[in-house]
Amino acid sequence: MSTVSPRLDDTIAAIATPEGRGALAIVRVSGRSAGRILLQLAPSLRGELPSARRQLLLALIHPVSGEMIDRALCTRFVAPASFTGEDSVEFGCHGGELTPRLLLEALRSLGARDAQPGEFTRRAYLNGRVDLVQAEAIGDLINSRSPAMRRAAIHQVERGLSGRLGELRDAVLRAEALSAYSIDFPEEDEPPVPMARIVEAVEDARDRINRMLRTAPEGRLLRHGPLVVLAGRPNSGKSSLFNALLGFERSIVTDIPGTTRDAVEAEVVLGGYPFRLADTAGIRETADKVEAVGIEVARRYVGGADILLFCTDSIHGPDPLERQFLEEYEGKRVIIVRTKMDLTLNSRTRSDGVFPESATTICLSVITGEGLGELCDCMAAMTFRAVDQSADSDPVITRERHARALGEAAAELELFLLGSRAALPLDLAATHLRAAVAAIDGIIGIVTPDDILGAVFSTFCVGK
Ligand SMILES: Nc1nc2c(ncn2[C@@H]2O[C@H](COP(=O)(O)OP(=O)(O)OP(=O)(O)O)[C@@H](O)[C@H]2O)c(=O)[nH]1
Ligand SMILES: [Mg+2]
Repeated sequence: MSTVSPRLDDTIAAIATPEGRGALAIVRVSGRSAGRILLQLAPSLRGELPSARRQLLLALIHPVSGEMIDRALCTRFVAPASFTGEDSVEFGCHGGELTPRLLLEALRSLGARDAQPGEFTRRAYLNGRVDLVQAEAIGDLINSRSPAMRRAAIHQVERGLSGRLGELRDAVLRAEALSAYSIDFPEEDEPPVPMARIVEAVEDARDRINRMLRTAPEGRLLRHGPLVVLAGRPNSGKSSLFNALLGFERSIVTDIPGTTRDAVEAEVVLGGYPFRLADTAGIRETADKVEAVGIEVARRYVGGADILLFCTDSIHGPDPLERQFLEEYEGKRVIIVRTKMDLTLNSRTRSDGVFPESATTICLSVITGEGLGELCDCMAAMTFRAVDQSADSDPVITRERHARALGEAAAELELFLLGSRAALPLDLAATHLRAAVAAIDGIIGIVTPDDILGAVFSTFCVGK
């Protein structure tokens, strides 16, 4: 990861679309030479720059070889009204392996240098076109692999989170201003601004931050997907369920108990939400050395699970070992899955009394598909309740960096409130309000050290 800030005064270029065969590709160039480069590439313009944001179909000629590169749709943007805030040009040319590369090579020969990953967005941020939250969210939007994550990302790109943070910042600044006003009039009998008013404003800001923070655990799961571990007795149908959830045969299924030895992991999107599934070895007493190691691995997986899908064969009914196993993992999110329902008659109504009444139980068959939808809904409801319930206008905190800074801001507000309750001099307590504003500023990127910027933009792809 590079923490060296790239220069801002040169002109950068990159292919913004993925490599490979495709109908079209976009090549973009940004910086002060963008206009000149366009003129040199497109002789038909006869030295006259086209007006901004007007698309023109232009023949592009390689400046060194004189070879025709392509006839491309060219759009010129003039600073500051562009994505980067600089003069820039976007070329929509034919796709494939060679044309975009030849165009990029021509841009290089005219003085543009290759952009670093995320450098277009970094420039947009440094030129005040987007704030840091938006810049991060653009990366999230590109990388999102589930509809729910995509929704959270586009909400942040559209300033859903930045807007809220801006309001919070203003509220704390107002409280700070009110307290400063009171500090300036210490001798008055009646303080000019009743302390209760300031306290109320700070409490309100703290509560709003805490409400946002409540979405952070789910936001984290939204980014990486909760780990869903399928565990249970051998032959209970774990691998069959794993494959059914994935939609293809990833795990080996046989009627021989002890088929799965090692844990098998796969990512999947169910009901719009991301999950990481892990199929594990069936748990039993065994003399087989390899199987015993597999069972140990299974137990470790269960220990780290966000959701445990405990599979139990509905033909045999639950046994004491299963109950003992479940007791060990009490307090975790567990769904008891009664498998192979197509082979049983009416056992849905049979009360076995072995599993805790409170446990969520789903009757399922991979043959008929019964229970699969219910299971997916149940997994989503268990992990993403807050995300699901948050209105479209509520931001979801999906980044550790944001959660940490919001936590700091809330803690500083709490310290102010403690100080005011302990009748601490107002000027001392007010330093906490300043610190809370600084923490919020760090999220939006109003004052952000270079190493944080390096970390943010290093995760981007070239051309964004
Ligand atoms: N009829 C029916 N058979 C099923 C169902 N689910 C699994 N089976 C069968 O049950 C047997 C065991 O299935 P697996 O998915 O391999 O079970 P497992 O829990 O992964 O077993 P181990 O890997 O040995 O621990 C196979 O013969 C499956 O075809 C179901 O819903 N209905
Ligand atoms: Mg298996």
